[in-house]
Amino acid sequence: MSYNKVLTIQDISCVGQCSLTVALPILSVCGQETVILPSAVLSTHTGGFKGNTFRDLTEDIPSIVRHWRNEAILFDAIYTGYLGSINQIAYVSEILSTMGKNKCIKVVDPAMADNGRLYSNFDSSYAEAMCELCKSADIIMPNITEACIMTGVEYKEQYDDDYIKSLIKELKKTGMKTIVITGVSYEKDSTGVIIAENDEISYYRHEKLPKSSHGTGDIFASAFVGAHLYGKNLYDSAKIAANFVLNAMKNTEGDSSHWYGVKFEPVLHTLIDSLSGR
Ligand code: PXL
Repeated sequence: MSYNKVLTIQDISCVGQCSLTVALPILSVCGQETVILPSAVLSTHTGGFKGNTFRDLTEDIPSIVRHWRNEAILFDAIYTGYLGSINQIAYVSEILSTMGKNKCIKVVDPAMADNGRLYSNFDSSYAEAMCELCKSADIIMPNITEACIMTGVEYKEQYDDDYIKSLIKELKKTGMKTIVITGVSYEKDSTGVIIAENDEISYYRHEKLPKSSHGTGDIFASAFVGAHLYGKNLYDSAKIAANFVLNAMKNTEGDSSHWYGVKFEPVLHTLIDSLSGR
């Protein structure tokens, strides 16, 4: 196992099992030192609760980063998710280019859209700025909606392998490097993850559950980053992360009071088991 200092930049949704409240425990069980930079604090996530509070922490970023610089703190990996504002993207871009150690792995989850639409806080200029940020990453982790928004390709609910290949081609044309796309489903009962690394495309297919759940993109991304930093290759990291999300979803199935997220905590041990090959 490799022990790394990873910085993750995302919001704190106090209630809702997404972003930092899932990244921190998941990266920790993957054995990684996890440093956080909260992009914003919300009372809940924006996916179904009404009237959430939102405190943008953009103004705090320069002084936090200045302090880290004075302390000569640098990171082995930087992983970003849901950000608070378009202005913040410029700061995050600077962090990506200046706060990494020599071989720093930079991972950007655009975390701005799903099901064909941008999340409620974002507009097309935010999407353009996020697209620029993705170009500076080593690994990007968009879903199909985000990949479409960043390339101008039409969003489709039903598609084939050629459609996905052309999405990857368009993303690569813009200069994006390794691309991991979640939620790629060619048939009713299965879904999976595409990993496009150099000129190779691989696909990890797995069972598709009838209902999608909030926060699973963040749980996947955190488990993927954690498994990769632990030492797994990209395909195995995608497999481990997807299986973990499935376990968490199965653990939540049938509990309608838990509509806002998945109960991943009781199955964290399955993530540890799969990291150690059990
Ligand atoms: O899970 C992505 C996410 C993260 N953070 C906040 C969100 C969402 C999705 O809705 O609202 C605040």
